[in-house]
Amino acid sequence: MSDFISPDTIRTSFSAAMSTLYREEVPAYADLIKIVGAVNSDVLGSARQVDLRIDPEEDLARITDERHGAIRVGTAGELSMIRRIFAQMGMFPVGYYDLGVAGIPVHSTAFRPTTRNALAKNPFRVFTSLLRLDLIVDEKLREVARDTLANRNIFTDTALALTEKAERDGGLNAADADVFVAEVLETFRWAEDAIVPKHTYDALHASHRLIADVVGFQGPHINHLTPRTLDIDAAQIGMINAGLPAKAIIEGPPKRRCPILLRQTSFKALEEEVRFVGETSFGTHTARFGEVEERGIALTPKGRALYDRLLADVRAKITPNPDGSNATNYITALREGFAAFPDNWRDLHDQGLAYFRYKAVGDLNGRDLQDWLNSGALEISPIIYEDFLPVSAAGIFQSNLGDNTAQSSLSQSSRAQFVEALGAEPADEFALYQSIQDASRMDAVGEVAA
Ligand code: OOG
Ligand code: NI
Repeated sequence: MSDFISPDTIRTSFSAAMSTLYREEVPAYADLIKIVGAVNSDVLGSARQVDLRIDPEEDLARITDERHGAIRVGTAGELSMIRRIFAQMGMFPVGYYDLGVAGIPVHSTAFRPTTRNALAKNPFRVFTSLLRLDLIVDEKLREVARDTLANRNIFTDTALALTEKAERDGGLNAADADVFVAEVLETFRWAEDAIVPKHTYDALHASHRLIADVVGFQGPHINHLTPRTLDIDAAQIGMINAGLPAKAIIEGPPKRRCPILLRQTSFKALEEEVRFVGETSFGTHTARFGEVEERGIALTPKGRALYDRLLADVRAKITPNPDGSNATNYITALREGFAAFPDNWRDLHDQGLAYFRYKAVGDLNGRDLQDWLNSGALEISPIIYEDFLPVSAAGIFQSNLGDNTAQSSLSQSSRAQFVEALGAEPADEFALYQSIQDASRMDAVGEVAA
């Protein structure tokens, strides 16, 4: 009796509903979607598309509706409930990101589809951060924050009831799935009414802007949605031409022939009117922003180590100023530093730096994999990186919190605490990419290791 709707379908509806909501709430997002649509259609059908080796069967169809969102929750209970809700949409926690090392009082995971099939259907993911209240130094303020969070309920009763029903029955039928999506959406909607008085908001804000954003409001409003572009440099120019206040520097690796990991840029948070408890007039809060990303190939642990080392070397020489004043020098240093990272697909493959999908297109009667690749009987295409970059994420956080936020490093990583709050162990991203690569190699040549 399988009248259950597939989690992939529920995720697709949810992602579309979030997009509609965000377009209504943040009109500049609608402009961004137009810019990205135009850039992507320029790339598709051009020589660059061939260069990128985008797998036409799996990766082409999803590009235009691909996006991620980000939310910030305040308590362990909120985080574990979010996990249960997203599980019904086929999104599971992958990876652990400690933003404390960048001076931001949160740690995070990404809820996303994990199988090749689910990703191909709809890759929507949500970067989810948990506030670390222990990092509020003032004891009294910490208590106020704790109480405020303990007293709020960020989920509708129906969303909770349907999640329990889905867990009990093993899925949701069509009617329930529609209601579920609509009810879950409510959790992420912006509400201008703060849940604290202005003096509390100000104190929280002085402690860290992000703490005011999480504690001060009814729920974890979606703070950005991010479309995927195939040419982020063109998108950046498009944003500036359209008058969107784009960030000075594109985060991540430099522009390359073979894109790796993730490059991102954003435009500044909007200043929004909010009403504090006990006030009749409006105050302001900056919460939401726009972001765009270009995704490249997923790197192996060896490739990632090389990436991290090269980026650290560049940043030891020059740290980009948030105001963009040394942007040109930084971009030059980045390009020079990354000259040491191979920039053609075959070298990335042969040196074990990145993950690939295999496809047999001719007679596999040479001796081994290298022969098949050399003869063109076997083709490789990049497995796209589906995750995030902590340093990149920190840059995005910083730029939207105000340019002068100190970059001081916070106390020790606390992965164990995060896992306990989440109520599950996040999946290891490398293992997921490896298994996608292994499966495709098994399909193509009937063996995993040469
Ligand atoms: C999340 C920032 C991280 C990204 O794309 O790296 C992120 C946030 O501001 O809550 O979304
Ligand atoms: Ni983002």
